[in-house]
Amino acid sequence: MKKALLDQLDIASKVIHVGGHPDKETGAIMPPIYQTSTYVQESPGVHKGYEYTRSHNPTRTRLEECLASLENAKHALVTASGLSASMLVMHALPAGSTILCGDDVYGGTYRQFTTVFNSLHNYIFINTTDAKVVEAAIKEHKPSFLWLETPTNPLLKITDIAKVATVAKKYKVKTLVDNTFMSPYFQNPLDLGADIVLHSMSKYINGHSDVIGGALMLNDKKMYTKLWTLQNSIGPCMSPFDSWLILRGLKTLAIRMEAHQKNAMKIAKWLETHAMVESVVYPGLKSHPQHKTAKKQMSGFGGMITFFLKGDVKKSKKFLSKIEMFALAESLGGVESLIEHPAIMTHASIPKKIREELGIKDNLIRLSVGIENVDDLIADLERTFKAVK
Ligand code: P1T
Repeated sequence: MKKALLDQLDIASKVIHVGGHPDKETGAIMPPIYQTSTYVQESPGVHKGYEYTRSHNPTRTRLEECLASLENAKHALVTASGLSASMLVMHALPAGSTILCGDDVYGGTYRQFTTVFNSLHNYIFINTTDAKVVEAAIKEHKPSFLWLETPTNPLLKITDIAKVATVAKKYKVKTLVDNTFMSPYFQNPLDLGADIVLHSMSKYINGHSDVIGGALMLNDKKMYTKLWTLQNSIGPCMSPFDSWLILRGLKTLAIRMEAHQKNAMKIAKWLETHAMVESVVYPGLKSHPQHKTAKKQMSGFGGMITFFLKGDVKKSKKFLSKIEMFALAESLGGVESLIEHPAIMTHASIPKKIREELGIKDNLIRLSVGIENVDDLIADLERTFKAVK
């Protein structure tokens, strides 16, 4: 298909057709895995655009083409993990930069900023759900960069991307949105005014819990070239096989996301009425503090739920060790349902005092709702509630 035609496709078609062209040499409908480290040159410097797989690989190129198209971006860079994507952004900023960062981010991102790059940059953590707080912090700290996660991990707080990106632009601050929880299917931050989108592809984009990967999508060619040069110089590139696995997983993004959200909505509503649940956080619930913003900027609410169990840490631990169908594991976004305890697992690197101020309490449980039969999942939760009563 011609590029002009591909650009017009709906995302459910783009995931299958962009980067999914048949192999020119053989007609193979599936992309070849170019499992090679290097490429033969005709004479020194004369080659077909590929020199060494750390720099470029044709299977990875196909994935990058597809990802750029999904976020309506001119460029995409595929990296070895979500955290290596954030690392490249941090290296791309001039030393001594001030970065405003949402106060509720993935624990690994927090750890990278506060224990690795804190010697290079200054980080200020703020509540980005309030545009006034963002503007006041920009005036006070004069940052050059704003880092948003929306919805956040694990509290699912929503920032109004268009509103905050407009404020940031007024002060020449660049905005990055970590769009991991929504995937490009439910939210496109560049369309709302963000400058860079980051994904941990270990989650919904791949969708099958068998690859670690990251991606950056953006329109600014100069910044893209800087990020690519850094990746080539530092080295966190993705293997051809992992790129192929993600191309394969990505094909079902649309139907997976629809199924995740349908299941999550039913479970969230059911949990909200449960006597053993203190409260439920899901962007699709009317009780969510930023439900209106979620409805405005997202085309769906995703598959992540957090809830507060009535009881203490002992009760939470018991609940998590007794549940059967939800697997007790870190990560999210796979077809299978996962459950975890942020305070002990994914967000343990955040100091207890800060965790508690944010609301990441010992009775907080995070669900990554899979695409199994939803009644089986509810039965599993109900069985567990009864077992810990
Ligand atoms: O795991 P990795 O591919 O390096 O991605 C890091 C990352 C970045 N951004 C968000 C919003 C994330 O959730 C993650 C990884 N998160 C988990 C492993 C987790 O269980 O929350």
